[in-house]
Amino acid sequence: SVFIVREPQPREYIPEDAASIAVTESDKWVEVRAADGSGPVIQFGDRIIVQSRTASEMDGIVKTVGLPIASWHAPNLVVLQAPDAKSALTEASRLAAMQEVVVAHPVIRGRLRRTGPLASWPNDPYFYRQWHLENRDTNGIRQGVDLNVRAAWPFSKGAGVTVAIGDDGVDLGHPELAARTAAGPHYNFYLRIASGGPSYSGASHGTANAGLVAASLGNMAGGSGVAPLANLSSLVIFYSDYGVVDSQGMADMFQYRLDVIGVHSHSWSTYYDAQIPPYLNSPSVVEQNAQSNAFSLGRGGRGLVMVQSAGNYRAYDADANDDGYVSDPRKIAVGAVRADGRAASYSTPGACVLVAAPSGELDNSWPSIFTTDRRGSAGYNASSQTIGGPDYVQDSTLYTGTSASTPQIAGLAALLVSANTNLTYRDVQQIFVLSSRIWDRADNTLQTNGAGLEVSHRVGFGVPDAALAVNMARIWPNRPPLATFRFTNSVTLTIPEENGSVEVNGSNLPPALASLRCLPAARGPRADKPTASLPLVDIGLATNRPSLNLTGKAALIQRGSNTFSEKIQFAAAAGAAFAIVFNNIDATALLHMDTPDTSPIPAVFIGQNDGEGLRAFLLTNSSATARLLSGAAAVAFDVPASVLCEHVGVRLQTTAPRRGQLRFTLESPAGTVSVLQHASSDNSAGPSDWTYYSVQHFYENSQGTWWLRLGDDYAGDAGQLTRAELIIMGVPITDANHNSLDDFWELSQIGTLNSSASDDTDGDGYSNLIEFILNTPPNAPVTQFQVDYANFNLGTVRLGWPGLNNRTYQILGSENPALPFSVITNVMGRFPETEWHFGKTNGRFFYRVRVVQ
Ligand SMILES: [Ca+2]
Ligand SMILES: [Ca+2]
Ligand SMILES: [Ca+2]
Ligand SMILES: [Ca+2]
Repeated sequence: SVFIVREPQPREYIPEDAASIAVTESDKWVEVRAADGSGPVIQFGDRIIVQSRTASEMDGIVKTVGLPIASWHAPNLVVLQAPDAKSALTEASRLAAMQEVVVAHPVIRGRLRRTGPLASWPNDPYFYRQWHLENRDTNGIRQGVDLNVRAAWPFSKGAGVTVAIGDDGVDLGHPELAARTAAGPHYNFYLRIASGGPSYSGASHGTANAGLVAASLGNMAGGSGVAPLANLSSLVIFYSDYGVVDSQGMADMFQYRLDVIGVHSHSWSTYYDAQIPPYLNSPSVVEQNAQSNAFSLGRGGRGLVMVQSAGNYRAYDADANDDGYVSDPRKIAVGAVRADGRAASYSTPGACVLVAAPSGELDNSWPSIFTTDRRGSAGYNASSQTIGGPDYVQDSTLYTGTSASTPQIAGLAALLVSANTNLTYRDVQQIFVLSSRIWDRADNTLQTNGAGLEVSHRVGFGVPDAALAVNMARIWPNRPPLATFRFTNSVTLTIPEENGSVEVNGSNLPPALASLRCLPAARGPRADKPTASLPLVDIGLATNRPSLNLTGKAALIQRGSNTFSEKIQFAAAAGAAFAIVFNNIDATALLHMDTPDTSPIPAVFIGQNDGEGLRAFLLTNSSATARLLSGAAAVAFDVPASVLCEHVGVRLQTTAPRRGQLRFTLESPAGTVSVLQHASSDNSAGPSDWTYYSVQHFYENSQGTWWLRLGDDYAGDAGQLTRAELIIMGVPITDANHNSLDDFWELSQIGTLNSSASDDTDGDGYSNLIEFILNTPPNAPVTQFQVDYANFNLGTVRLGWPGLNNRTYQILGSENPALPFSVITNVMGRFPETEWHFGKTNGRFFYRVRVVQ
């Protein structure tokens, strides 16, 4: 049955459960839903709010109904008491039909709070395909990496921020983009006209990127962008598949309309493997000038936020540091991860890569990104047979790469600067540093730096969590101004060739075995700084995983029968810290083992005579130890300044004739190693004058000795270093105990100088480093324990609460809060928010969340 009440507009309600309308006298509430289906389920009580047209009419109304007055609010406004909720609804409906009654409805109460910090399930029909935004199954169970945007949207959707797509133009009239592109500005720097549409028939890239930034949310079409309320600006710089505007046009683009544009998304990198300034893979002087203008004048002096792809050339041994557009320390260099969080096979690594975002692979072996495509037969997808039809694309053979990960980070940047307009471009970088997460524990470039932060050359600090990032942005205090310190070393030295040796120790060791010539494996981890001296164990050919536990040991392996890569993997699987492989022919000949860059541990190759000699020695002496020495030339920089590092640069001038043979690394006083330059196919000379940048030392204290190591993996074409400069960028800090926390802050806030940056003194999940940067108390939890109730989707409810890793939470339930609660399940904690999902059921149920340990 339908009941019509007046609120004062007439509105029809239907009881949720037909049976529950047959209430007993004790039932004071009845659940109803609007007959048109709008709004949530609400509860009507056993009292009726009545408002009459005039005060004089109230008396007659009350007498007609015959119910006592529960409370009197005004001469024409009373609350009447009915015997039960059912009668109240019936009487309210009768009153609402009376001419002299303006308002008549039962008192209302909501049920449980329906909106936790999770935006409602979007009505966009393909949101469920956007695993990169929210990677859950229909029951809310996490399936892999995502940006966690729905937990950020209640706080920011990017409103008020204009994100420029520097690309081949955008289908401005696409229904998902039209509202976002309406304000502009748009400009084609090739044609020199105010036009942002696709610049040629094959121009599909910009439209796909634009949709990832700001496709409309809640328009019952397609999916959503990361920042669905951001505005889009199309800055056209490509006019054919490989044609880009000239350097003057690029300069104009970088500094275009800084009064409006706040974020740049650049899904391009240069595709030359050499270091060729200017313009081919590093900005010309006019572009440098324009970029500097953007970072100093953009966003009212806070600086444009510029996001750029790391590139798609990992398979060619490329490095993002060889692209001066990407490695600029004021930009955000973005890598790509596939759905399980592992770096994509194409994502160009580099010490300058700050973060990563989800993308597809080169085939459809992993799910790819769902985004907008040029309408109809134009664009990547002409087919109406695909998911979403021809106006969308989700096929990694059509659209993938760091091109797809970059606009998602630009969208996140828009969420941040919308949530807090005071953020500088450096603040945005640092929020990403502190809110990102490493997903792939097997990343062999992963290290924990001196500030306790996990960082990798493939994915930087990992994939940002949008909710954590936005919540940090809301309370983020601006970082102090940037200071830059330069240290020059003008020493001239020859870069050692075929560097590296194995140092062996043991009693009665033949002198000829004490130091063995070796060659490093072609790819994979390297002993850039000396390894520990570890017991050496002969594991034969290593055609299978040894049953020995090699933890804390080194493996000696003979060439033959299976691949080098397999041998090294088997040794690593048994726990070996590094592998020494010896030749089975040719006495003293050496080679570079052709290993993939995913090889798990450092490995070197030694000659047959040396290997057989070692094997014979190990048969009679079990106490031999070995360590790997790189043999690179080392240049020391003694840095007296105590600076909390941000980006660290190394400018190098050499006379080396073949850059692709060289390997340069930088070790900080804390022991963190940045690989600046590694072997590649570049046969050109250099670096003649190049500056490499690293984010690996973020928040480390700069004070102490930095080691620049220079080596040449291949014989021939020796070169010389002629000048080296270390560039420390950051904020000076008083930090005598070198733990990245200001000593005065530590003493006043924690009371001791004994904690570390990664400690969490108050156990709220936020490290002392984060608390120092955020200026929150490290000895009082930032968050209060509070359970949020939200609809995950139509059928599933989500309970969420501030959670910690390595902690267990117990869910308890009861039909009656006065009766004992029973345990439903245990949930493993996850920082910053832990969740539990359950299917919606009828009726009432009460839940508790308890910390078990
Ligand atoms: Ca949409
Ligand atoms: Ca299309
Ligand atoms: Ca300190
Ligand atoms: Ca804390």
